[in-house]
Amino acid sequence: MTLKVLLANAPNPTANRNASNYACYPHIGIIQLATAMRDELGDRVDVRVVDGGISNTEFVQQAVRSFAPDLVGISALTPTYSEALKIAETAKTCGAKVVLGDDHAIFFPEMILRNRPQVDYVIANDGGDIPFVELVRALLNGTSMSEVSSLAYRRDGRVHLNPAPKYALSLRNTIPDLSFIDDVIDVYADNYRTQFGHLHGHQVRPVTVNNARGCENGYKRCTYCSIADLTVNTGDPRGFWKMIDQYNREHGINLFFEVYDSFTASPRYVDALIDATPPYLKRRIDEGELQVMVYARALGLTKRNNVDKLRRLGVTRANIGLDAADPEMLEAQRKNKTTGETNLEAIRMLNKAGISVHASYIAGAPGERPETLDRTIAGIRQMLGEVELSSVEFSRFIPLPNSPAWDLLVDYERPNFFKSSAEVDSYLTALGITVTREDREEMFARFGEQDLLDIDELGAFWADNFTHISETYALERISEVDEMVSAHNVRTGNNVG
Ligand code: B12
Ligand code: SF4
Repeated sequence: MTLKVLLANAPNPTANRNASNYACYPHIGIIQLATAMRDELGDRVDVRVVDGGISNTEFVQQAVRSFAPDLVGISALTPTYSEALKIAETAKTCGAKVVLGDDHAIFFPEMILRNRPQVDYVIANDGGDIPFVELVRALLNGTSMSEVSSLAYRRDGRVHLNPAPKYALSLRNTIPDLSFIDDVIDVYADNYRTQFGHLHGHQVRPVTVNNARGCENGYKRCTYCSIADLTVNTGDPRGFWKMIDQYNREHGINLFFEVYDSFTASPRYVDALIDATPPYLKRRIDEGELQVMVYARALGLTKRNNVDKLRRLGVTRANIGLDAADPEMLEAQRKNKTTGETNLEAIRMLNKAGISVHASYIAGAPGERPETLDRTIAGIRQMLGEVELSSVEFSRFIPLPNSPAWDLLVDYERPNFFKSSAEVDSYLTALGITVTREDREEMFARFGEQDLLDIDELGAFWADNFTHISETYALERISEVDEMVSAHNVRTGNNVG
């Protein structure tokens, strides 16, 4: 028996598609799952990969109808979950089983199964390859779901959730096979070039790669950070270079966006990557033929000669969450000793090393006031005058699940990122925010115990209750900054989270 499997990335609902970087890189997670499955199960599976990010929900639904798969796996983030459900509905109508994965599914596995009959399984692990292959094997062999790692499933009218071990990338990190998306690699490249082509001296072909996860701020995490797991988990440095070499030779990829949550999280890994660089790739890096792009924390960049190390690794673009230029807001965002000066210093160092910077800022952090926003905007103006930025993304604050903001909004009684409700109280009091018991009950009724969250409603409710500005005011100031940024010939964009 051959199992037909379609893996899809759910797109943003149309209104949210203005994030910069959107649709510029393939969703590497689902390609990794497709590769792991084909490597383990060979011709027992027939696999297709469809990215709603470069199409839309209807396109994915049509792909499901025409392929008629036995199993549809959908990647769902909080903002894309509504679309994931529509795709799941279509898959169910076509007689397929449906499994969800990725962050939103990881946060609410049991609730999703209780509320959504169109979903059969959820894999709640951000290391998805092993559990997914186990699920497909169980479906092929007709064996019990109780043995499938990290799986939420229904049995005898009840929802069960199997244990979710942490998988070390050093032991296994499948290199996603880009042949699964050969037909659309150019679409990402075209989108990327339209937005950022001018930053590179030659025609770039970008892709995301991921050989390490985690962040040095993980023990405290930024107020808005919704990433499932931030403990540092690094892969084999030789695997990183093998992937670069393979992608370049087989697919002409020459820009590698390593989506490690913070590239400066593990000094040992950075050194090991430098040591493991094969000389023939080092030469091509030095000649600018192979380029790398990373996320990094400003504070981390100012230490340990890290900027120079990035340059040696071929990094030509860095994405930094600067968040604010106001000290009170940086504190409220839990940026952990990062100051406006640290941010400026990091960018100066990157500029000197010839690394271009994508900077992101957020309007509407807890306790935001017109004056704090003024200071942040003045800081952005100063940056634009003093340093080179390739793009500036100024976004409104959206509280997402599994973030400290979610503790403030929903998980007040049992916070995950604050020590206790008392700590939440003193954090909010210091920001001049008062939340009554009735407010808390209303918030819980609206957003607690809900798997489908309306991003716009979350944004408006957040601004009204956790800041001293209205959402409309935040949006006005954002468009003011967008104009200022564009006037400097720098790209803009707005994101969520
Ligand atoms: C790179 C990145 C982007 C890039 C590239 C996106 C892309 N299409 O590839 C850009 C900048 C474009 C982007 C856009 C968005 N992103 Co983004 N992104 C990331 C980042 C940094 C890394 C993701 C990644 O590629 N990881 C590497 C791969 C290998 O891992 P993975 O995706 O986690 O996949 C593994 C598992 O999750 C699992 N898995 C994944 N999918 C599936 C599906 C099934 C069926 C199964 C079983 C398992 C499974 O198995 C995979 C292999 O182990 C994460 C942060 C993070 N650490 O997760 C944020 C993150 C995922 N993004 C986030 C958000 C909100 C978005 C946007 C919605 C923002 C916006 N409004 O536009 C969009 C949506 C884009 C889309 N749907 O395609 C949030 C999600 C939070 C949440 N609560 O859901 C995160 C966590 C960041 C944050 N704010 O905290 N993103
Ligand atoms: S938002 Fe970035 S810097 Fe902050 S905790 Fe998350 S990964 Fe780390």
